[in-house]
Amino acid sequence: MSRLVEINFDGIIGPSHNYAGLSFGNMASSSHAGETAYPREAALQGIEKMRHNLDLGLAQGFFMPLDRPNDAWLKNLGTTVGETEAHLRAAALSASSMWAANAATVSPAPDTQDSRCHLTVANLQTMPHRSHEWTGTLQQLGIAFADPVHFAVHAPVPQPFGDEGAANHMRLCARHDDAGVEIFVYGVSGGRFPARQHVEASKAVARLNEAQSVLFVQQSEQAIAAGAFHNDVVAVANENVLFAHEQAFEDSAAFYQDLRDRLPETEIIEVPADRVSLADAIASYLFNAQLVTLPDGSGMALILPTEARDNQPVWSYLQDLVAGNGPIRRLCPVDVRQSMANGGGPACLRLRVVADPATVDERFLASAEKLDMIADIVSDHWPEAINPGQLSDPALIGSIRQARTRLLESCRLAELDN
Ligand code: SUG
Repeated sequence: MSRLVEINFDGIIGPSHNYAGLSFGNMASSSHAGETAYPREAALQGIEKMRHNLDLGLAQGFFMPLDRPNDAWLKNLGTTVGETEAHLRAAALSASSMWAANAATVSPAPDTQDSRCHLTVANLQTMPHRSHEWTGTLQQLGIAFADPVHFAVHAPVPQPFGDEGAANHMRLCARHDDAGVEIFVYGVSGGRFPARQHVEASKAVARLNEAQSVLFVQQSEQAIAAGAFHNDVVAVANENVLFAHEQAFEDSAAFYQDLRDRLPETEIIEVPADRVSLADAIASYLFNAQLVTLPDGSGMALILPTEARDNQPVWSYLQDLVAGNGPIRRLCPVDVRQSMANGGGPACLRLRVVADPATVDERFLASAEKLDMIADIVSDHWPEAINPGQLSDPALIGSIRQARTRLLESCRLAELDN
């Protein structure tokens, strides 16, 4: 018997994690450019988050870091990691696949025409350092979700239509295993910053995924211009609840009306700008929380970055929220500061897949023991610190590759080492 649950697959933070300031329009990435990063600590923070969610009784999976530097990409550019310019070297070495919310857009089986779970890999074409993730991601998703009875994994939509994956996709439904309304949020303009999700890409993904009930909603220009480079920086949904900032969408009233028409049980929690400004929402990553349904029946919880707790207006709003009689009952701050400094909060680090865990390749599913084993490998092999100035060091590059290989071997995924 099939048991559909939400599984959160977190990207294990790779050994090359660094702050190269590669993402224009992402305030954290720009403001931490050039600082020393701590890959070991970063990966352990990510593992701790997974452990926390496992302890809440949630289903948890993970993806392996991609092979970095990406020599094949550099070869197509006619160069090598040793010879190339600093910005291309940093792009080839980026650990950005940790942000699994950008890996693909997922339409679970109850939503699709052929009743399979569809995943379309994102092309991430707007940012050079992310534009070459898709090959490794496609390979990995093809293994994790290889069962053709339950899954279909699609190659990315072609360029020039930018697709950033599930970070711009929300699903509203009565329960995870019911048919849902899928919301594809796209940008048209972001003032001085790029709109990374294009409407043509959103529509293509909806078609490829065979999603049956869809809404296309424009992200507000104001939000992108303020640094919300993905919708999941200003909104998050879970089952029948939409939690969003007042300035997240270009035309919220029309969107909310359409949503309520499709799903009358929708509950919208809109955070007013006079309680939490757009700037505070973006600095604290309040909305980059994982909004989850607790399996013990006690309601929903927000798995938030500790930055949300440390922001006075945000924390005061959240205290009032959980004190009320709404669906969100619990706040769980988690420390993912290493990822946050590159603009990736708890929700960025995970890809949600509603599926029966028994249909997923077991090597990608987490248990407490496996997380312990992964943490040991990270502690033994991940570089302690990386400054972007060191990225040309052959010894560092060797240790980055070696660290990933050890992880793949331990997780019986050496076939990803090609
Ligand atoms: O694409 N940062 C990522 C953060 C992605 C966050 N994901 C979601 N919101 N779902 C990005 O901007 C910074 C890398 C650097 O500067 O070294 C970076 O790629």
